[in-house]
Amino acid sequence: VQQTLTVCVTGAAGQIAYSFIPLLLSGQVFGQVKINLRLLDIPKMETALKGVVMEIEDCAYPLIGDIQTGSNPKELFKNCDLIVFLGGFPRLPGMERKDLLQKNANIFKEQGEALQEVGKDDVKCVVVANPANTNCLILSRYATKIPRQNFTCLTRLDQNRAYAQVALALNKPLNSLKNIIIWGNHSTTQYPSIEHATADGQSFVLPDQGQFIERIQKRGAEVLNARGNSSVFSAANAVKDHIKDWFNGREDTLLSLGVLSNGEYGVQSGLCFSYPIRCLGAFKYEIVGNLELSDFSKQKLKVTEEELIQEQGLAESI
Ligand code: NAX
Repeated sequence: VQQTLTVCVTGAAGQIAYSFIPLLLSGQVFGQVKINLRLLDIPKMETALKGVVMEIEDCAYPLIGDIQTGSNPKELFKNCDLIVFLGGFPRLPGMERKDLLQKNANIFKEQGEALQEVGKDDVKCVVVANPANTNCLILSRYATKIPRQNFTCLTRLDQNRAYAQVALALNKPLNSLKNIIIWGNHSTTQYPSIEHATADGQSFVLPDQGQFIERIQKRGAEVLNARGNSSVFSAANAVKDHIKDWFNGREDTLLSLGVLSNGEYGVQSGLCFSYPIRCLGAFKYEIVGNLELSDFSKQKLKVTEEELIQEQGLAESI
């Protein structure tokens, strides 16, 4: 195991970063590995970033190596082993989806170009900023020297939400559940599936599957409405789970990560699609491509794939 990792967090002055950085530096992601930290945000957040650095210092984490902050990805992406992309353009009132997609596509184009120029050939990427799947796809397009398997986007929050809701519905402990899968886009078209899931080793049905699916699809909005603010620590926790399992491997269950499709399940090749994934350790994984799907599931996959194709078209028109 490597003794030091260099990790960059973009959007580092934002909310999720504020919850994620403590998880990273207290050893909850990589264990007892020293972390060199790179914090990237836009120039107007420079002072706020300084405040984040002060708080990191004040935690006196034994695992912290050196820290660099700034707004230039070409400086901060150098020598990174892992980059967590939390930074993005927020949806402002009155802004259309198309505008949001294109604003973010521009950011991810620039960051992809920076990766191509200064990134390590084996850097690993986790895109969280929305639209996460399409941002991830754009990033990979501009950083062609990096293997396509190294680009992932976060659907682990959706997975965690789905496990929690199933556990509540069945009145079973969380660790009795396996193989609940999030398919497709991190959006309201995602398909949270229990088709291959088990509880205590047995397949199961839910009292109301339609309600379950809709609840997971709209859980982000449910939290937003109740809190008056989007999901933050549950998102940071999911980023931790995503990286930890990708890094260490997980044998007991399938996991959901958005990865670049090679056409598995008939999905258009090249889209960033959340699939059932087996994490093998040392940042290796395989897409599990041979599950039997019901007609219901096939139709759900089509809907979310179509949305991703549309997003890709809009992002490409920048
Ligand atoms: P915040 O608005 O608190 O933070 C975003 C930060 O990104 C800000 O500090 C901003 O200055 C910075 N930023 C903007 N443009 C940048 C650029 N070009 N380079 C570097 N930094 C830049 O948002 P937060 O609540 O932290 O959420 C971060 C992102 O995660 C959002 O895009 C959000 O939509 C997305 N989410 C994705 C989830 C997922 O499951 N995939 C769930 C949680 C979250 O909603």
